[in-house]
Amino acid sequence: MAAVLTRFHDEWCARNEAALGRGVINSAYLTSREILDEDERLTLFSFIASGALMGVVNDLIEGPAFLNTQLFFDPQETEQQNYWHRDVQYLGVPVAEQKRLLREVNVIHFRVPLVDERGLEVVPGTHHRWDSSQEEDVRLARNGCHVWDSLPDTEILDLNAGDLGVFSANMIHRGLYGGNRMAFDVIFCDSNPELLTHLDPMCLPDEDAIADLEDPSAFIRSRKIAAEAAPRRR
Ligand SMILES: O=C(O)CCC(=O)C(=O)O
Repeated sequence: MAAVLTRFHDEWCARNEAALGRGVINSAYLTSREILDEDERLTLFSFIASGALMGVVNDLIEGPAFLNTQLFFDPQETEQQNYWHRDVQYLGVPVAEQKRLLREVNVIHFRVPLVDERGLEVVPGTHHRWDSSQEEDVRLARNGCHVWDSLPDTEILDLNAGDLGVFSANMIHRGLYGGNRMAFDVIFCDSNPELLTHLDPMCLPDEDAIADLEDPSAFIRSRKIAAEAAPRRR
């Protein structure tokens, strides 16, 4: 799988020089046909639908659906600062709605680093509670704080190549740059049409590919929800 991810990354970087220059730290939609061919996609689908990975996913989410894949790497500019955030803050919904999502939905990253890394820092437990005033000031750069200021009671994920790191997108987290990280994230969520509006159906395996997968249940749920949503989107 590493060879497929590396080829994707090299090609993605060649096509996205401008974005890299603007400081992006991740690519996404790896399983679409944009860059990878069918065999390469199947390599990723087989990993995502493996019994080993899905066993962990099923332990954490009841009836999980596949949402997306991402690669996280270091910014080009070595001085670039990181930023504490919760993914829900970018949905453009009011804080009350963000708090509801925090209580009610799961969006979880399953991270497999290609190289040993300490590339992610989290504030444990924050997927179950809202920010302290200090956390909120830092996360939103208020009251003289920066989004990269240190926070108390954090934990850095210390991962070796091939490990599996798991974190909720709802928690307060930030990337840690400078260690030459290259991490493959597979993101699963509840089978909730509201969450799957962010799914690109082009990233899903077709029926033939699904037939060969060990545990395609998350892909099947996403395909069903995407198919039900398609008429409404037209
Ligand atoms: O690894 C990172 O840079 C942080 C991950 C992240 O920002 C995210 O999943 O939203």
